[in-house]
Amino acid sequence: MRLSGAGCLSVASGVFKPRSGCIGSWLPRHMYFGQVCDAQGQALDEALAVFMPSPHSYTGEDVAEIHCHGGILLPSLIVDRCVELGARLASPGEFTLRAFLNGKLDLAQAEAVLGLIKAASSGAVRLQARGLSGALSQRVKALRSRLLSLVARLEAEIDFGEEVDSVSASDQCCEAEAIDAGIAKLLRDAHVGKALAQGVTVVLIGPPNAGKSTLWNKLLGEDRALVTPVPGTTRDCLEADCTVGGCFLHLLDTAGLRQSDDYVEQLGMQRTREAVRDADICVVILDGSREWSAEDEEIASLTAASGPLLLLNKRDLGSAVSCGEAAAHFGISENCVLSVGLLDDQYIPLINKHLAERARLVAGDYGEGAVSVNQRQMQALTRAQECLAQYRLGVADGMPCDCLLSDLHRALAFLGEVTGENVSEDILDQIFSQFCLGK
Ligand SMILES: Nc1nc2c(ncn2[C@@H]2O[C@H](COP(=O)(O)OP(=O)(O)OP(=O)(O)O)[C@@H](O)[C@H]2O)c(=O)[nH]1
Ligand SMILES: [Mg+2]
Repeated sequence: MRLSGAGCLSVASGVFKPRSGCIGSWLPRHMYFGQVCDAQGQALDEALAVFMPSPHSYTGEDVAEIHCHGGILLPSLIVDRCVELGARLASPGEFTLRAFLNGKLDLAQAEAVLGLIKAASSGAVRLQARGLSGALSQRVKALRSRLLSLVARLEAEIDFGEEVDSVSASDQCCEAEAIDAGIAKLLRDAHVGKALAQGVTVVLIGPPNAGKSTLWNKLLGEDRALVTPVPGTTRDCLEADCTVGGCFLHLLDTAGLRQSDDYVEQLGMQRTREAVRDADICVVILDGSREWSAEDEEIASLTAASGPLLLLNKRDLGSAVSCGEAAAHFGISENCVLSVGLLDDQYIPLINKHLAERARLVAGDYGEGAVSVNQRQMQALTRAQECLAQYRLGVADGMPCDCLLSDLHRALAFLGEVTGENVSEDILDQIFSQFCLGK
């Protein structure tokens, strides 16, 4: 139970009685053992308590914490007693909001706290922990300070004219370009971050009846998708997470692609095409015992750009197409084609190995640079890039310095939105309302 703000010690002293060692006032950051008591002085629990005076606490204010047993009724009795003694309930995210307002965390770090709480994979936890220790903040602040010094030089030129060395147009553009490249790199690392946190997106695609759902089930280790000999069994995209060779994957089974007049099947196939567009990795599954067909042609052209992993399935029924021929059709190297029989588990380790290798390439092998960038931050960074592009166009057109400066000031403001130097109360409300109580 955490109390923050002036007066927290008097509330804590009213509810918690240290057994010994605390005469007069509590020593800072000293853990006391004692009893939590009700208004009549009756013990409610045995607990530990600690006092952390400002500014060396999570919120930067005086903070007292009582470490009692958990449960439902007991903590609520203790909270009630604290409220009787003058405390009030914190609103969602209020401790972290106070920490932000008191300069203990910047906004990107505060959002990493939210990210940590919501993290659904161990990759996401590690990534958000990096964000909490300032991975995103430091990079954005470095770019912002570079931009600030460009602004300062241009402003000096306007204010003092010939007394200062002027910044040549090409120097200005070079600097803006370098800052833009820094933002672009951050956004690329954010993509890696997303792959680590939400899983590398792997889409299984192929004609009906090729064995996509069979593979999906095998990779998940359970019979979740319907598998039947009827072509067109899967009509929707099925999504699930799994770990393959230590890589966290977001795995999609899709509706098979073929010519069809069936309205529902067409809708399903539309989803398949959309899934391919958003995929990090495409795995094409064909029935290798069948001759090459027009359907296969469409799949080849749809996935060509992604350089798919190609599985020629049903090898127990014979091979109508060789790996070399199939590779040529897809424009990929022959070692990206595997001849498999998915009814037999012996091929699964080989498929896993190929999948994990590709997933590691996408996720940069848990690269040091990976950062978590949420949608709000992504938008601010993209807008900053747009302003820099505008600025460079202006320089090329020979626009006057003061007009150019407004683009740079806007870029600065957008970078400031990420770390919170430049953020409205509405945005703060919106961010912190997503936190749960007590954070
Ligand atoms: N002989 C043989 N049959 C297989 C193999 N792999 C899958 N099958 C069978 O092929 C049929 C179709 O498999 P599914 O996994 O449902 O195929 P799908 O690609 O999901 O098909 P749709 O959902 O219709 O697009 C099922 O009867 C499977 O048991 C294999 O390696 N050999
Ligand atoms: Mg299926």
